[in-house]
Amino acid sequence: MRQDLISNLARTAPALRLLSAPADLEHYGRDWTRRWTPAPLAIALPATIDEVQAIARWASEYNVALVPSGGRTGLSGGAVAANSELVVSFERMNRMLDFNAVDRTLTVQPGIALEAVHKAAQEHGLIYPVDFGARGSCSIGGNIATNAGGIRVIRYGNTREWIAGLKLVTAKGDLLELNRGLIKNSSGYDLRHLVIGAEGTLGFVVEATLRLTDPPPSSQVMLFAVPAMAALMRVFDACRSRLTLSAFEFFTDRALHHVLAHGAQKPFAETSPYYVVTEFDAADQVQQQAALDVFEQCLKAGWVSDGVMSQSDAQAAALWRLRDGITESLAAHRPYKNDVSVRVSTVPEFLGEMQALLSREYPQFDVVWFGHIGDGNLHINVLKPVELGDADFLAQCERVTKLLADVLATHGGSISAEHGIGLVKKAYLASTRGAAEITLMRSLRAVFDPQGLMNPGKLFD
Ligand code: 2HG
Ligand code: ZN
Repeated sequence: MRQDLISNLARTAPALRLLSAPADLEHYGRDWTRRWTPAPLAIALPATIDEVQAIARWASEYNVALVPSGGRTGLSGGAVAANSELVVSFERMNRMLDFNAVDRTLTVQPGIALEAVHKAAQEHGLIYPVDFGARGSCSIGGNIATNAGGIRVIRYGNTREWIAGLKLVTAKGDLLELNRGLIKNSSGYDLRHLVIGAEGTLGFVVEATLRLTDPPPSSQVMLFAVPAMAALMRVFDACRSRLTLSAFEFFTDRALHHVLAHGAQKPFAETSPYYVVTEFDAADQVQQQAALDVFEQCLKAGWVSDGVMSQSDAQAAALWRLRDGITESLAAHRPYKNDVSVRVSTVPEFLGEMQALLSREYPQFDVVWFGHIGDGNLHINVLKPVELGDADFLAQCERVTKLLADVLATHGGSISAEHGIGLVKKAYLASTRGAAEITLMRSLRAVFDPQGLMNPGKLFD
């Protein structure tokens, strides 16, 4: 049966590259979650939009589920194929197609890495400002599927803000051209925005037109040691009111501990419970002096106990490594991840409640906090004790996530700020979206994909 299906697909699209060796099924069937055992039917690596359309038509005819696959750096199981799905990997559709200097847009295929987009924009004297640690391996298609955020959202917003147009292959195999790079387009439903963040459940993005912008003036990076949680948002206010920020990130001493164990350089002689990394425009002496003034002000008020400002690109990179390197430094500890958000105004109260909840519920675990606190986005990584079995660990973490979701619901927050719902958080979707809203989401999905073949089981069942 399996072989028949694959042979049939091969006949339908003779040039389509197909893989089915056990090592390939394993490699392409998982993402960074590592929680599910990969078990795809096979892997298709289309090179053209026509081939993606042929795959969709074949899938519809034979009722085969499809899972889109980019860099598989996702943290929510959105690209996991554990149920005989055909994985559609976009790794061969990874080219830049067009740069338009007047429109300031870059048109790319979905498999292109975020870092390659950064480089391409730079070659034209512009930037694509969405950025985060997985830049070298994540793909633009995956960024669109999760409306990825990252470290510069505070200044530039999420992926959504930078998508001028999308081409989408639907479950039926139709090709839709959504928004066509227009700035102004008041012509009804903007399906482009429905597709962004839909985790591949409404169709597969096969081409994206990205907006670019001017590079910011030259910047500097400051690292602060912050003695108390209550001071974090005070430091944020002080920085935001005097400086033009392009990032404001925080992490705890536990996060620093793991990054240092992974080879980063210790920034201060004394340890501190919290740290902030901030990047800001520092093109002239006025701006540089403003940064020093902010530091003085925070020091005097007791909101920071120490600080360091980068004097070179190498120093800026070393300071960034303390934040950017956290996820990688935790990976060996098999962390259970939460990625939550509240309105920025709610952050101080929310952080206090989270601290009480997590220290009460996880007394025996190493709990690592960090994230984009200036956007109201907190990452919580609970590390698995070596002696605890996977299932027990997961059960304990899921129990606490229910409590966390309740707290989020009281604040109108989100159970997934930027990683997506995927398989990991679908049980908690109702903490973030109302029942009527979820019913509408399901109905929309059914209109786009009546057979439920596009990345099924992700977002909701
Ligand atoms: C980050 O901000 C990423 O570094 C990953 O969103 C967060 O590993 C995580 O929990
Ligand atoms: Zn993040």
